[in-house]
Amino acid sequence: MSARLDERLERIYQEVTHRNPGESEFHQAVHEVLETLGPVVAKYPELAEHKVIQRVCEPERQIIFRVPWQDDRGEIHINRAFRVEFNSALGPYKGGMRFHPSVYLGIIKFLGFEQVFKNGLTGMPIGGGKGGSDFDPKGRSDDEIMRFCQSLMTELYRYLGEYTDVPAGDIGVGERELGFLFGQYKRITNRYESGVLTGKGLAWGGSCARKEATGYGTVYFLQEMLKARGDDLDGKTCVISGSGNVAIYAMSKAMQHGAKVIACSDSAGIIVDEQGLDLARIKRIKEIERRRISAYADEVSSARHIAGGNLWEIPCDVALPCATQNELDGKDAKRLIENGCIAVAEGANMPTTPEGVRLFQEAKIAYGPGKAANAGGVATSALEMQQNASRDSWTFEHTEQRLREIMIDIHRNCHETAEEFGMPGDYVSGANIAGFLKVSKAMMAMGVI
Ligand code: NDP
Ligand code: 2IT
Repeated sequence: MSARLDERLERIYQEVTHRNPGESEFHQAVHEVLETLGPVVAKYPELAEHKVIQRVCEPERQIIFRVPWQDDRGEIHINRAFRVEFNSALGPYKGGMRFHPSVYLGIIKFLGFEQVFKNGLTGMPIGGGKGGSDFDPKGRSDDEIMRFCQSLMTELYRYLGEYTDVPAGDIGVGERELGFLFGQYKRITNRYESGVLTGKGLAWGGSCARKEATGYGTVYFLQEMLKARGDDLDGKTCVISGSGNVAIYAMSKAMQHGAKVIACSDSAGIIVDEQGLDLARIKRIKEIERRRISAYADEVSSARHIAGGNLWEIPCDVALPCATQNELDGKDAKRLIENGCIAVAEGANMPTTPEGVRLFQEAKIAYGPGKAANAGGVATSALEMQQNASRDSWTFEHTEQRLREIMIDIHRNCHETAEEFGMPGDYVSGANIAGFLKVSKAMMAMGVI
């Protein structure tokens, strides 16, 4: 791990690793937060007395269950699914579901832990949770996806509710999967409870701008970081990892603001076109045809596909990691800095390794950590819940405007908190401390629970 912890926080960290063996991503996420809390425990000794940090590191509830389903040939498969209900001090558990073969408890716990602080930063009444399964949706038919989602919800429904726990999408889970999940919830409970899931389709209770929100929000956060340095996005070259929901809408908003996006990726490789990528083509290939990103280079003569290529070796002004955890390491950070990169905003959760974060901070580039920079997705989920609760639906313009205001507020809060605690420009400390203070105040007020 990177920075050292003070003695008291080190003891807490050791206890977390001991109690949660083998969960390396969860350990990493906890360490990254504890590294920044030294000044907070010094300023507020009552936090130690009430063991708030120890409590925040222990999920309120962890659910693990079997998901049996049949493929199109009739063969039976057994997957494992998780829902970690991490913290409900600020509101119902809120966070996405991830379907990816790499999913295990350690990944869901790291995501749930991050979600607690992120959701605190949004200023909305939402607690933190996360779920998912080791199910691999790649190559599966719509019918297979439906049967899997129905089987998963047949167990999960008993833990959910608009005032209890409200899932949404994440890797491998978008509107199609949420439709199957919502349908099964409605069928089992005999309740049209719109607020039980977010990221729904516009025809059945979804919010305008939710699909776009995470990527758009990441670019709003990026713009605020650049503005704080007297700069903007216009004319900047940009590389964006991934080509899924977050990457596509980060690309879209970056382009709207005059950036030239020259490269993106999927888990098989990267595509590069120095003349700038064509967003409409990427959306068709990924959202409608559900093909690999290599298909883009087959269609566009100026673009090249590099199988297994490293996106972070492409020279750029701005890098937006929007794929997955630990996708950008120390070596990549060094290369980006050497190539003149001035800003990094994380659309993904924990995409940069601790070594990479340290290098970005030492180089004093504008670095926005995921729990602040990608909070626009869950913030707009909270706006969806608000619309559902009032049986209302807002226009795209109004919802996007709210999202923009929320991202500007999150940036301001992180910026000011970093200054207040003597670390100007350090958005990692700003985000962790501001998110932690919000949650811990609520926990203290509610007593020992
Ligand atoms: P999608 O499933 O839509 O897209 C994921 C993209 O990342 C794909 O291009 C995928 O490539 C790539 N990817 C996923 N896993 C890996 C891996 N292990 N190695 C390399 N590439 C990988 O997911 P989202 O866009 O929704 O999520 C992307 C990131 O953003 C995640 O970190 C998620 O937690 C985070 N996030 C998402 C939010 C949301 O609202 N959806 C909100 C906040 C954060 P391939 O197709 O080849 O697997
Ligand atoms: O990581 C995240 O914030 C998400 N996947 C979105 C969660 C949500 O509830 O909208």
